[in-house]
Amino acid sequence: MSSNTTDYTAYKSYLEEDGGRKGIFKWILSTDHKRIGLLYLYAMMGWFIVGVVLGLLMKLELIAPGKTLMGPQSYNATFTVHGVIMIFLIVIPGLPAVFGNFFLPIQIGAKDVAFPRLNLFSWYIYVLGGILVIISLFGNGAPDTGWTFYAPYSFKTGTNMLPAALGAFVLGFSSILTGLNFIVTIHRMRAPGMSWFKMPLFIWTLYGTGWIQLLATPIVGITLLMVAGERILGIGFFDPAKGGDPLLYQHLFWIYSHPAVYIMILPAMGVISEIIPTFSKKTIFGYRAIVFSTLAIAFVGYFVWGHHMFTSGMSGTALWAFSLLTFIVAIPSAIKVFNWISTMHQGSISVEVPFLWAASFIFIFMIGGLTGLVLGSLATNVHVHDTAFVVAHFHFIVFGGVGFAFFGAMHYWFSKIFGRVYDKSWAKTGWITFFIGFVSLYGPMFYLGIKGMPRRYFDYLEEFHGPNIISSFGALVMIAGFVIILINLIKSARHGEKTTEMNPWGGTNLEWQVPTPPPLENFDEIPVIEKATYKYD
Ligand code: HEM
Ligand SMILES: [Cu+2]
Repeated sequence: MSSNTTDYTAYKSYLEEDGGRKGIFKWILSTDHKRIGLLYLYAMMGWFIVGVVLGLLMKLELIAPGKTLMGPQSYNATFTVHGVIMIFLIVIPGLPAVFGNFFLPIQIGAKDVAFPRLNLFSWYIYVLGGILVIISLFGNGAPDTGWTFYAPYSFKTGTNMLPAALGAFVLGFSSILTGLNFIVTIHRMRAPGMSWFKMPLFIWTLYGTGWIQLLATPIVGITLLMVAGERILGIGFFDPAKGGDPLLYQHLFWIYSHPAVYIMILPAMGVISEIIPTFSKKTIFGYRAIVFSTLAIAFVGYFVWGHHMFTSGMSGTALWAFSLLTFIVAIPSAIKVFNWISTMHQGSISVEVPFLWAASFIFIFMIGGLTGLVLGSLATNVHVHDTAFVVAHFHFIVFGGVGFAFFGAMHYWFSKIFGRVYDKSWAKTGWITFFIGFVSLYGPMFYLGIKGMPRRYFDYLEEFHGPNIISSFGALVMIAGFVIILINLIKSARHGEKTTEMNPWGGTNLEWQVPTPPPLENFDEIPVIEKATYKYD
């Protein structure tokens, strides 16, 4: 897609180039976007393991009725901290921070992001936010509000909710700064010839995400400050006894947190749009439709927050308007699924590991999306509200979506990042184990929810026992898959066979035209873009 005259006969990769620093300082003082991407990856891996352990503890508690492992208070704390870690530390920053940082500059033909030092600063804020969340575990009891910090309980509970909320607040800054950095980079630093409609689709999704981060995140920041004000000073924003309104909290919270779902899912869709054409050896079907659906999701996503509040008490008009808008925002997602499947249609598909993740993403995402419509319809929502159905739905979307895309991206770009290859048969074993575990873990929760099992309880009625056993074993299987994947990737990154192959999959974007692993500044000479990307004919 480009004419690239860079001479790479004698080059040092970004992994060898250490800026004259030693040990850990090569990393934590580096402003190279690629190293920063990996810094996020390593920090995230640590948090994710904590989050998964908490999830497993919940499933072990729920393996049988009655108390098996912990009592109600510990259970409340467990799902709260699990949720806070998974949402604010993993899936919101996840793909942009790791793969956006690593590949955004390369894919647009730039040497780095617009503000490299701000980029490193964002990582430090990210780590600080995580530490605050962990601090909330100590002292007078871990927070028990749920990750949504709903008022009035969040300013009444005696537990340590303040450090956790402060952690989320701090993490918001990291998110805003990364979004800002990406937007400026995309506007100002595209290589000559890379017009907007020649940009890779992953870049488009980072762009949409950047705007949501920039515009929506301040709202949750202010909201959490209001909760702090409520707790410390007793101001009365949300306290009915002082003329405040708990519903106000829910509105403010979801005005951010629904768009945040799209911060999570858009980059995941971007990754899938990269993987599908590469492994189908076909020009992507409907490039512009995918671009416009990305922008449409980023835009309409602001107007549907009320679907989280159908049972909270709103006017009839508000109810149906939010329901209608929720159905409208499903359309651009459906367009994307249609385009991915059309791209695969009559392609010459090679069933490599990244493709397996992408294809299973589409399957899981469709189930998540369709059950989202059940939640978006007023009548059915009332029935399944606050049941296990909701937990199943959002794990399909958030974990199935972001998680599967993340593993897909990891296997797609692995050799480019580390200059080594992973063991393909272990990677496939890991994938199938994970997939089977995932479906058996969350699948039964749809059924349980429809049958009336509420969420966020440490106990349940005898009649719910069967599906809960399947679900708990599913968790063990899925975690086994996760461990296989993780060990394979860690071992391969350290000892795997070395490779310098620039384009192992036959991809068409710029990252496949720089050496493996890339040099410090990606390009000796900025490439000139001539052709559109994703062209296979
Ligand atoms: C990316 C991965 C994951 C994300 C983003 C995630 C997110 C969440 C969130 C936000 C909650 C809501 C807590 C609440 O009700 O307030 C939750 C609950 C839960 N999660 Fe996860 N989770 C993930 C992985 C896991 C794993 C690996 C397991 C099990 C091994 C798990 C099991 C559960 C369970 C049992 C609940 C409690 C449901 C309830 O009773 O309310 N999750 N998760
Ligand atoms: Cu929503």
